[in-house]
Amino acid sequence: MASVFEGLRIEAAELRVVSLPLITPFVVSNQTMTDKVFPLLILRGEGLEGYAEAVMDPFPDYLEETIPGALAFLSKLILPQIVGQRFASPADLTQLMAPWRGHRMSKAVVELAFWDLWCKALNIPLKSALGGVREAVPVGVSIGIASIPETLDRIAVAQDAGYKRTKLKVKQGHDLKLLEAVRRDFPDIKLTVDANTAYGLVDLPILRAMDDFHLDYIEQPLAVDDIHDHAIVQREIKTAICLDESIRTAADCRKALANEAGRVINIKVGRVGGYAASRAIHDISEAFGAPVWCGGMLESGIGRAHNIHLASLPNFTKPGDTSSSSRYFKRDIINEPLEASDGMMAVPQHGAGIGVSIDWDYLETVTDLTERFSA
Ligand code: OSB
Ligand code: MG
Repeated sequence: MASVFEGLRIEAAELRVVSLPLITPFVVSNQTMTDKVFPLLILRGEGLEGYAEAVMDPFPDYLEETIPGALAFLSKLILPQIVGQRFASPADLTQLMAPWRGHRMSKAVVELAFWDLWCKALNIPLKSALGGVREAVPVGVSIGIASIPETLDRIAVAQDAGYKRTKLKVKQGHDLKLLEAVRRDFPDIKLTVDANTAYGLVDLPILRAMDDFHLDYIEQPLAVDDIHDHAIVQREIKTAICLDESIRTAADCRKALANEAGRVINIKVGRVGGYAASRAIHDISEAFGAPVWCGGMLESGIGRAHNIHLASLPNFTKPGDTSSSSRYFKRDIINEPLEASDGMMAVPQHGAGIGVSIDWDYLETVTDLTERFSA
């Protein structure tokens, strides 16, 4: 094996589109997901494999990126450019992709698969390369929009399992009544809401009324690109605003916190384009005294493993969204179980890198499309 100091050559790549049925359809303010469909990237080099999954949806519902767009970007532009090349570190790959606008979720899948491969070549856990400090990370659940009785049942199940925070999806007409019912039955649980951009300044009375429910934070009440109006709302309410969709870069994070548009940051490695950006956002938030937590996109075990390693960094002090894989899927595409115990998710450590392995037989049965690239 060549010394990694000479860099690591990407000898081949495999890009799949995988479709995993969800046990329970996931409903948020502007979409319903019945299957988790995602691009899975496998990079090969030095007899090793690096894995990552991308978080864009088939259609541009959460943010602008789509799976068809990602396939074009990756298979026409990026993968032909990197297969056969040697990279001294993940930063070189980040730099190579930097001139292209947007496509952060696509860039992230390439950067992350290389981080995994790189750590395997170095024979270290991903957590160590990223600067993680925890053996296990606190996690909560994200509960999609459902009837009030159904929501109460789901909260009870999550409480019994020991999850450390409950996040409820809200939208106009599914907010204050829901919170009243939840607080009646669960007066003391750590509770948050996520609007996925559903509200506007006209909804200020609703957002103000949410102050009565001692929420830990209100996630992304307003539009994706609206740091300005989030700052107006944050001045008007006591509850902290947490930004998700609005933060795509370290500069977005600096501007949002400097303008007091929120006090908590959700980091999703896919949304921000990879670990370099995630770490920068983590550090900037820490400098502003703003805690961060690791968001989720209903990932399979591959994305879930990446999220857990990232969440082991020091400023991830609030519970993240990486709950047990078995809450989402009857069967996952990895061999190792990723199950929380008492609201804690252990950092996976089956071998180096992300610490989980692929169940190739099952993966084959849930793969819709495969493209291969070799030097
Ligand atoms: O806003 O965090 C979000 C799922 C899909 C799109 C957006 C979001 C979510 C979640 C799910 O909240 C979190 C998870 O359980 O992975
Ligand atoms: Mg969110």
